[in-house]
Amino acid sequence: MNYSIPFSSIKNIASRSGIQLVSALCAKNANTILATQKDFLSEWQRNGNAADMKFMERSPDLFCSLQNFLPEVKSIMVCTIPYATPREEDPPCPSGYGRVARYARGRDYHLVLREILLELVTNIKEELGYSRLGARVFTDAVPLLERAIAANSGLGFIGKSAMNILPRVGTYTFIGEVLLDIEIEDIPPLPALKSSCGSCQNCIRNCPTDAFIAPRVLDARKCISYLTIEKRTSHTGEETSQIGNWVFGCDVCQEVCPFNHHGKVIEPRKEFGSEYGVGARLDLTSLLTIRVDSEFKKRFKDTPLLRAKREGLLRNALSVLQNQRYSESYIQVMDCYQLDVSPVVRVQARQVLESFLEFESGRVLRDIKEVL
Ligand code: B12
Ligand code: SF4
Ligand code: SF4
Repeated sequence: MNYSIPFSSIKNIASRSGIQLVSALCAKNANTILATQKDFLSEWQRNGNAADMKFMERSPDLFCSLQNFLPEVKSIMVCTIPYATPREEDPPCPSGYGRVARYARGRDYHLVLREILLELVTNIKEELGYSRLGARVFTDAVPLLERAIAANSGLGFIGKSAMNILPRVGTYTFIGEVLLDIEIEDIPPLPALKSSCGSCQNCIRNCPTDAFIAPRVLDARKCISYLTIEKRTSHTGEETSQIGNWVFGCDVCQEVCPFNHHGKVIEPRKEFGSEYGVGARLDLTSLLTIRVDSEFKKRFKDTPLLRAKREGLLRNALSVLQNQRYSESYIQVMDCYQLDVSPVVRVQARQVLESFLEFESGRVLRDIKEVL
């Protein structure tokens, strides 16, 4: 028997799972869209814009075919899931604390989206009475150009910030996909008129590191998100000063986006709230005392911050403390320099201690000089 499902049923099922923004494509159309991105992706990689993210250096062919993930794939559902309201204000960040990007403040979105998308698959199976439905769910974790798929399936457009923007909702959304081995029928035609940035250039002008090479083209090497999450070595002096108060991720190009100021408020799922994770800011001095990986894993269990690893997060905390000239933490910084097993942390800590020498005096100055 040949199974298929109408798009209207998909929409209803998604809405019952709390997903209001869903689109679909047949696999052939999705692959055609992805194929149009191949040259751009190759050039982006060739120019070194993937920094040292090895997972982004894989062959563009891998990023551009749904069959790589589910050989019998017939269709793809795309979901955008809000994680913050467009007008979510940030609490002030006093010295000694670092800012966390909005996407990372609650429970790890990989886990939350996986649960939501798997529930969706279960509901589709029930609706069809077809338990052998072949399906795979993804978010972020596979080489698939998710923004290209979302924007070309009718869910928003790609802004100059490279973010997928839903004109009435804003940018603070995750993208997730469900691949199915059955057809989705009656997929509505794409809306003719797409919104765009117009003459706005806020993101490009306000990016603290000038990471945009051109509209929609990001040099990951310069992006604070990369520098605080994916980079595995110490920060150079320039990188340190550029990350400012960001201890994990960066939201500047989204905070200045007008679509996040006039967007419709869709309440995000509660799991993305601060009560389910680390919240909007971290106490940096206490981070510096985490000496072993097991303690780090326990403290940041089920949050996106695990991605930076212990030494990455301590490095970030040290860089932010240096920017804040926060020498009240000098004892913990000295411990990092003298005791930490990671050369990345030790190098960063030395840099901070040297910077404190420039303005400290008396006992603090003597103590630091003694260990350097
Ligand atoms: C690697 C990665 C990063 C890297 C590199 C980012 C980048 N711009 O490439 C780093 C670590 C820097 C990063 C940062 C962030 N990321 Co990220 N990241 C990814 C990941 C895993 C791959 C992105 C990718 O393929 N990059 C390669 C480039 C070439 O592709 P792209 O930028 O996505 O695609 C656009 C360009 O290619 C451009 N383009 C295509 N053809 C052409 C042709 C021309 C002529 C031009 C000009 C442009 C152009 O349009 C494409 C879309 O069609 C995706 C998940 C995924 N699998 O897609 C998440 C993802 C893009 N990230 C996401 C998020 C939330 C972020 C941050 C906001 C996190 C934060 N707050 O710190 C920042 C935002 C930075 C920014 N402004 O882009 C979300 C974005 C959701 C959304 N609404 O757009 C994604 C989709 C994860 C998810 N599933 O939700 N990220
Ligand atoms: S996330 Fe921050 S550093 Fe990266 S492009 Fe946006 S504003 Fe620039
Ligand atoms: S800040 Fe302006 S230019 Fe950048 S994505 Fe938003 S609307 Fe477009």
